[in-house]
Amino acid sequence: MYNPRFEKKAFKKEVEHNVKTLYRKTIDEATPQQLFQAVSYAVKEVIIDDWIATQDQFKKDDPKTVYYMSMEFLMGRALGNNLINMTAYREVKEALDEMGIDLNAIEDQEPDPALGNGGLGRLAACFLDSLATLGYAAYGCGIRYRYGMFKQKIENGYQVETPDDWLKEGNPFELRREEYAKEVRFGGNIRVEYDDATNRTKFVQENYESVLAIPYDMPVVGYGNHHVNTLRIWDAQAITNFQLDSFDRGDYHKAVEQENLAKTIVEVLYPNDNHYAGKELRLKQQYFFVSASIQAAISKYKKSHDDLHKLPEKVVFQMNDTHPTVAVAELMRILLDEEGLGWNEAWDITTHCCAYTNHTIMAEALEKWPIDLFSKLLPRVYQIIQEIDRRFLIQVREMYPGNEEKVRKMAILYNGQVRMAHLAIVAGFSVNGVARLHTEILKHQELKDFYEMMPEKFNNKTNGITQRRFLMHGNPLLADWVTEKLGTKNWITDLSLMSGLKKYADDPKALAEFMDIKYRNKERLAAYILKHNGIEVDPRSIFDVQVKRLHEYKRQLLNILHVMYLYNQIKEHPEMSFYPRTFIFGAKASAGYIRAKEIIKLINSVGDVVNNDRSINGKLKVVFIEDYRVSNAEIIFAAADVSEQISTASKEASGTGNMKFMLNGAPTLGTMDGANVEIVEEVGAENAFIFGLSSEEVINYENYGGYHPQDIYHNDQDIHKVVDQLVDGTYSNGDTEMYRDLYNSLLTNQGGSRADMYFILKDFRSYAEAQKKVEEAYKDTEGWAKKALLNTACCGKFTSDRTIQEYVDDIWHLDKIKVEVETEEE
Ligand code: B1H
Repeated sequence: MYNPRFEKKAFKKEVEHNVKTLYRKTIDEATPQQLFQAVSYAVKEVIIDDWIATQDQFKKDDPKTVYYMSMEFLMGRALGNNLINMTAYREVKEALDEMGIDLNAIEDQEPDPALGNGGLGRLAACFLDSLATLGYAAYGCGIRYRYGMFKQKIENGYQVETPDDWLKEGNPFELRREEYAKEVRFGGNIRVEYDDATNRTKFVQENYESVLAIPYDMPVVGYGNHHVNTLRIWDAQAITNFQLDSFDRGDYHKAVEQENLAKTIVEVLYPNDNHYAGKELRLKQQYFFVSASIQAAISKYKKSHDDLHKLPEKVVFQMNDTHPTVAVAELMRILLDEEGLGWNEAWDITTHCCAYTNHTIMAEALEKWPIDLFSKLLPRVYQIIQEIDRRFLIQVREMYPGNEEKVRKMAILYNGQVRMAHLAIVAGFSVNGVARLHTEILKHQELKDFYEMMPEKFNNKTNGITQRRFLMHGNPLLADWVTEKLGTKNWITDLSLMSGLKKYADDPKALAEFMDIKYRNKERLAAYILKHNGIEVDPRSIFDVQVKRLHEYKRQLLNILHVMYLYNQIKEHPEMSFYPRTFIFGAKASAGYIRAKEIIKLINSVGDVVNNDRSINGKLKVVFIEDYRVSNAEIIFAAADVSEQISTASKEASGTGNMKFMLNGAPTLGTMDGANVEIVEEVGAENAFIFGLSSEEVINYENYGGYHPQDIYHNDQDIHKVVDQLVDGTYSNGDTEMYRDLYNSLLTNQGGSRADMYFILKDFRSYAEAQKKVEEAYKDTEGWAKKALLNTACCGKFTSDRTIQEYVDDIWHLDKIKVEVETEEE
């Protein structure tokens, strides 16, 4: 595809020019990092034109816009992705080659913008990609954390966290937009005034602290359509003295406090996945970006519209979990206090603008803020929530007269806490889960009362992923093969076309090609592992991969206990046939999550023992990939043979890694949880390896007090041995205490939590059997190739383009835009 905007000669000149003006250097003198900057600025130059054209188109068409409100955007590197989406990757690669610059090496100079923890943040990034690609007007709204997700080092088998100073070298793609700054106020008290002139009560916040929110805009480039949306992330800056209220002027102490507030508020991303920590600073972060984003959305709307009652025709706020839920009260506050609307009008607008996505049913992830803390930090917002709650409970009592149990269960304010999910459901017009099973559990278990009272709000939006990053960029060999086999590139924006690959499922030549690509990707990963871990792995072995955040419910412990079991088997029966396996892990544990860190240590310890045991002839290898993140994920998915999706059924809301593996041709070894259910439905049970308790069974056990892991421990000798090995020093140089906590967690009830609450021993046998089936299936080379290829062929449903189109059709009702640009390509 010829793209005049990336015409080689001009592009090279631009890069040279950038190196010169930015660094006073020639290409030969520039460091790789400087070359990255110079190339990125040259790319940004082209993006900016499309960005302007897109905004002009918005002005002309006045489309409805979605504001995707999220504490996390796990974008991953921008350069390669932008080039792919501008359909200029190949040309730029060639141009740089001619200059003696290796684009891959340049891409590796870019820090991963890691403003997210895991699935929830990465989903937000995939959604932005799809929104731009489908031509919808969208803003991502979030925080420009000074430090993103920590970098993980493994030292002596232990996780060590170091700060992610991602902005150190400067971010070439962002634009600081001081002129759109907004003030955000915290604390103080509310003075109630009666205004005779307007006959209205006024609520005036006084004695507050405030910060200035400064937006940084990052372009979000759609695929091949010149559409560039905006990710707007907010930085905080102190409001200088003279802007303080008059009675505060010259208050040095306050100035210093506000300086500190500004600095701390955006300092760091909380590294918790699926866990609520209840820290005041976290609530400050939430209100900070929500208030700034909503103010900005309202000012933008008012520039070209004069009737706020019609806001829902042009604006929708999608709340990515409960983290930005304070948005509903903030919108109410602005409409009531700043725009002077009455309660009913404001409520009508708010409840037609706000929608909520639930991403988890894990009890420890539910946000419930202590009223004390909340009302002190956000006094006016709290008053508004009280009024929302008061009015809502009147409705509950009308609908369920005399049923005070309902009132207690459904109240927003209860037991000294603000329940953010209840607020989001009451004020939102849509409540969605992220996979079919998850939504059913919400409707019939977790949010049953709300579903019964307002069933029309509930809907499902099964998650998806972008094939632009996770196939085109991450696996170019397979991407080219797919294009060749389908005879079209249209799968890049229409993943349903992948089903056209099904006809190759019995074509030996195509199968061989498919597996050859897999093999080459395994070689690439093996080289990465050798470089980073110093471990040699055989690309002919089965690459069995579990990469995701470390959490007990995701059951990395089940996986590693099974590795210990296999090792015992090999040692006890050296003659036994055994297909060589490489077990690959990648996972960050939240910094304060002790048990998760123990599991990381255990994985590394097992690796040390197994990898260095010459007597097993390299049949088993265990590799822990340090600092799992978007950039190395792309390489890992491409190389995987087996996708481990082994959460305790009912706990993983959806999962999205599962879809990335599928896209890259790795069958799922998993439980019937989250989106696994739909993956199996698409690919067929014969092309997946399913095991374990069902979600109903798990929920049943939970409702009736758990189960007795001791029975299994005492009756199954293999399991008994493996569990004992946690405390007999096998994997701890004789230290019997190192893994005592893990051992206890499996066998004994511990203050509040039940023994083996994630059913690891319960599912162990069934997991081991499924693993055995994997081995048998893999030995049948062609049979395996067929399974792998069918996974790629059947992944069409799991594109985020499909997910976004469903959000648009059912929730957002956005207008499609076609960006007109003068310099048409081709
Ligand atoms: C998911 C979170 C999450 N669900 C709290 N919930 C957080 C909760 O910092 N916090 O306080 C951070 C993250 N993350 C994940 O969302 C689910 O576990 C996955 O199953 C799902 O695929 C993903 C996207 O929907």
